[in-house]
Amino acid sequence: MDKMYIKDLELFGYHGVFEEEKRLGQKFIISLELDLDLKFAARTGDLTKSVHYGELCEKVENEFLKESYDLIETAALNLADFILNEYKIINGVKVFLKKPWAPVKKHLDTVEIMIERKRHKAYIGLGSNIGNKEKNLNDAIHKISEQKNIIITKKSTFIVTEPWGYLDQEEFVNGVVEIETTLEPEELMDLLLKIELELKRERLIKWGPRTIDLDILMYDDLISNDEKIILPHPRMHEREFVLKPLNEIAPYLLHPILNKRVFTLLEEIQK
Ligand code: PH2
Ligand code: MG
Ligand code: MG
Repeated sequence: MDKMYIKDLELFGYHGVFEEEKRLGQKFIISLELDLDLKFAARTGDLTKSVHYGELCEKVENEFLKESYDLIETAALNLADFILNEYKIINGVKVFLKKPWAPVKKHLDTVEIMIERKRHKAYIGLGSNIGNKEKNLNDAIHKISEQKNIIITKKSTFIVTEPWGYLDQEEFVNGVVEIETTLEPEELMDLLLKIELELKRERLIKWGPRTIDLDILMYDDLISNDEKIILPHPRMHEREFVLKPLNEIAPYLLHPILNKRVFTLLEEIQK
């Protein structure tokens, strides 16, 4: 993977926990590590296929001065999000932020933090079996699409399915969307839970009726055993109501544990 580095860009800014830091300001030093494919620009000399670093530095300065934050962590995260939003050809960024004059009553050279953000691809399964089910799915998709760190890149058709697991309930409407996001899995999960609540989701019976269920099916090819977020979704390969719509938008997606593609998993449960 090609990289572009910007080293030690010096800016005067107003971030800090103390009132004096916000009032008087101080020196900050920013370094950036950008992941992007530079080969096309290198071959053709076409600047529009790369990043104009002078312009990037100007934009970074503008963004850095727009608001004053207590923490350099927040200032760095905000810059990382800004850069990925502004430059679609950048696939990932590390922002290094130093405060050489940090108000500490000890001698130290600098304090520095690093925040990394990347573009990720994820698949979200949607299901509803209470009320206007199609509208619930569309409302959820609309709310997801309004998030500033998420773009919906593909959407399956919706299908009507028999309840699975807990049978004494109405039929479901199910669908899957593909998203591109700079959020980490936990942030994405928290966001989906928040949207479920906004759409009046109540958790009464396991696998029971719900206005909306939003599950992360896959996140890149990440395997996670974290109890809060198990990835890929542990039952996705057993469920036609997941695999059918997923097969519509990502038949060649590879399940990283079973090492099989979605179309194969679907064929296997339809046998
Ligand atoms: N979700 C469940 C349990 N059972 N059955 C269908 N058909 N569709 C679902 O989305 C569904 C289910 C738990 O998430
Ligand atoms: Mg579910
Ligand atoms: Mg769920």
